[in-house]
Amino acid sequence: DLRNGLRPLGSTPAEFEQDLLSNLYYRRGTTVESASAQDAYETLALTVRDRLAARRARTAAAQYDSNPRWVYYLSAEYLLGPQLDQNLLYSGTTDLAPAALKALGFDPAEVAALDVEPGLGNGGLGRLAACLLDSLATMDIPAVGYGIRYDLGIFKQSFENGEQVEKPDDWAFQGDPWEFPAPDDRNRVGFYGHVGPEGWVPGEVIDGEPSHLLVPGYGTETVNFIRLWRARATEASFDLSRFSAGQYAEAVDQAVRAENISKVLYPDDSTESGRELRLKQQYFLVSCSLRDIIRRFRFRNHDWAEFPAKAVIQLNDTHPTLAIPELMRLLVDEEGLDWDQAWSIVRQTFAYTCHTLLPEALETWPVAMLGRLLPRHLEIIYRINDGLLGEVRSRFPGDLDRVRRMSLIQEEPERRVRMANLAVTGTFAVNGVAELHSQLLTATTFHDFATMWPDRFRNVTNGVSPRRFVRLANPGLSSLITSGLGTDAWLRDLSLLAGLAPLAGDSAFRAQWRTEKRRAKAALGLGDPGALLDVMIKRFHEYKRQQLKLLHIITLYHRLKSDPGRFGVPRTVLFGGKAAPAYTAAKSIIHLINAVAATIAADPVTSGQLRVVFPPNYNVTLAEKIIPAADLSEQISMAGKEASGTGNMKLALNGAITIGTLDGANVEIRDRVGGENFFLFGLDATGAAALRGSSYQPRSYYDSDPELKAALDAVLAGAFGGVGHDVAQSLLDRDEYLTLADYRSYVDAQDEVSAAWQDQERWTRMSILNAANSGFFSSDRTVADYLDRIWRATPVRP
Ligand code: 26V
Repeated sequence: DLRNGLRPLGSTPAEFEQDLLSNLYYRRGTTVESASAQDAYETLALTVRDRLAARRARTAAAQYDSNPRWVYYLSAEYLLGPQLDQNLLYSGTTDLAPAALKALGFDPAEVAALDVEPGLGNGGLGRLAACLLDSLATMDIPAVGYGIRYDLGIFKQSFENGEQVEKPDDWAFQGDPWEFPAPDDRNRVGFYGHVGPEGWVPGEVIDGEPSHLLVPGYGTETVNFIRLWRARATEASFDLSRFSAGQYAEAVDQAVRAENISKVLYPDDSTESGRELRLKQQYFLVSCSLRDIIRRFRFRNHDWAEFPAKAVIQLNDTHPTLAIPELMRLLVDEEGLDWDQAWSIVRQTFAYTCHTLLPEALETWPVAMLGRLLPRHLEIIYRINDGLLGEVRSRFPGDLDRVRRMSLIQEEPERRVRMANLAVTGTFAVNGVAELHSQLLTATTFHDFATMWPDRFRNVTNGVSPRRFVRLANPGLSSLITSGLGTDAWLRDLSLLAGLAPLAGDSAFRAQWRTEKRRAKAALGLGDPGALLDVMIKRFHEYKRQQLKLLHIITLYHRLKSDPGRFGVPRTVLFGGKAAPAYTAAKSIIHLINAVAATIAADPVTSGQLRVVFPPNYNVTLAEKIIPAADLSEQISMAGKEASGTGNMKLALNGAITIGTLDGANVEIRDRVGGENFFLFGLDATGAAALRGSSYQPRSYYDSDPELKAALDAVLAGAFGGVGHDVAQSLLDRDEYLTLADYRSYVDAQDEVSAAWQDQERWTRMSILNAANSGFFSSDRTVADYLDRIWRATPVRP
């Protein structure tokens, strides 16, 4: 640390260039003359990382001195996005770096293009984790994120004949220069075995090897970190005698099996062994992370009763819920605390965030599998369940049905452990991720628990990092905002965006705003920057209703063909997103979108009026290019299904206007930007639930709406290369997410969108007001809410 005489790193161009050069020679081991672009990239990363590491040292010293309450975030996913641009910005070297590269003869653009995004997450849940860590560091809160260092991240998506094809994402193939591996800091993890008089005797052990990624705060000295665990075979697992006997595969079999634990994000769970692998991943994360948290606690503290004052552990969905029985095991079996003392500590330490409303997304594990893999944990879960059910019986005598519903164990059709019930039982706070979501959780999913423990339930509405999703993604608009507000303080206090509202009435400012939007569209490479860019970017899932957008596109196409003169507003519709590899219905929707896009592109009548584009492999890198260019944000899930959404916030902050249902955080966005600046359509959550509860007849909508009928008939008749029959048929037969019920209202709202677009001054006013009134959706505000309602931690400034 600096108190020990660490040499400060310079901030002049000459000093940066000098550091770049010495890193190229001494750490990369090459010379300017022989360096490849990859050498230059790795060297640049090291040079930038060093500057963050110096701040990390100062942060660590301050945090150690103050022995604060730490926020520990446990998450199976982190969707961090590209690191280079962020770390340049956060280290104040955005201008220095390209200049120094050029001075040494490298091409900065070629070097920057080598930055690979670590795709260690699926979608919203993983990206939220990244935004929260960004905000925690920016707000100087002592925090550590724990996760898994998957060798293969979210698959790479490509299209073959319009169908999604998945390829492995070997993101760290070239090594990851942002990472600090710590192979000397391994933790041993047990699996299988039995529980004897001496306690749990695991039948198999593996090592967890950590590495760190630095998480810098913006506009402050603080640098926190993420600790990612990677599975390593223990030394003993290599079978030398088999190897010597020529049995090469068998010799490494145990080692390979051990290291498979951190091989892939979300292993295919269509087989029993795939499901067990996922459970192993969860326990691996939990076991390594808790040992680390306890080790850190012991640096400065001795009395277990102090633990909750020094650590709050947030469970990001149920994936890390085994931390509850694991901490019980450590406290009772290894530390010798009695059960009640241990349970009190556990209950004061953990908090749980729920991210869904879909019943099928609530995790359960077969009792048989859990008992085989983690026999002691199953015993502990049973004992927690005894306590829980005892409390239920004494509060609600004779209510057997309630006992059955609340039990940690589901009995039928197979005995399974309900992880969400365990998470609610073992925590002091449970939160949903938007107002509506939190209300629905206490009214439906967790109704029984909310009746028994009303104080446990809270809301913390999601947010997004304005640094990544405005400043880095949209530098042009960011400069305009800064000049409009006369300050860049909005980057750390997004409520200041409200100061843009008066500028919506200033025609010169509106013209500049439009210029930035068009510039972003041109940068995306979309032909006509005058066309309305209509964007639907998110994972593919039937509840999100990409199929509804598709029916609208087909309707526009039909209108265009029947009366090309009447059409009016040129549109480009852009889709981005991946479907889970085993999710057939979602993959069919992707196929149909590509088929419709091809048919429309090949039809001369549509030229310049209607385009559908679907760039493959939507990820954070691509999101940062699309979001600034978007005019219209599609947030069209069936009401009551989308927990929050965060893309909706990113798009509104960049001036896109939302067309959406009253679902998730859309409700709060509309409250803030105003109903006149939001295109609302469709059933609300109550109406949707009521219609689903009655005998919903999708065909009645088809029969009574000629445009809807024409759209579905076209698909059924094979008008789009014969693709999509299954999609149309499923809408007519079941339509689980009420697509047909909402179709007319949606198409009418889209007609209002087109009318609004024709008045560009009005549209720009709406766009500016969307950004101006979305300051609430900063993840800094989300973290402030977590601090106030759950974490109760305070800043430590280096
Ligand atoms: C999980 C599964 C598991 C198998 C069945 C299909 C299915 C569908 C959805 C999920 C949800 C996983 C959790 C998740 O990513 N939730 C997202 O969290 C975001 C951050 O809070 C939130 O904005 C999104 O609305 C929510 O979908």
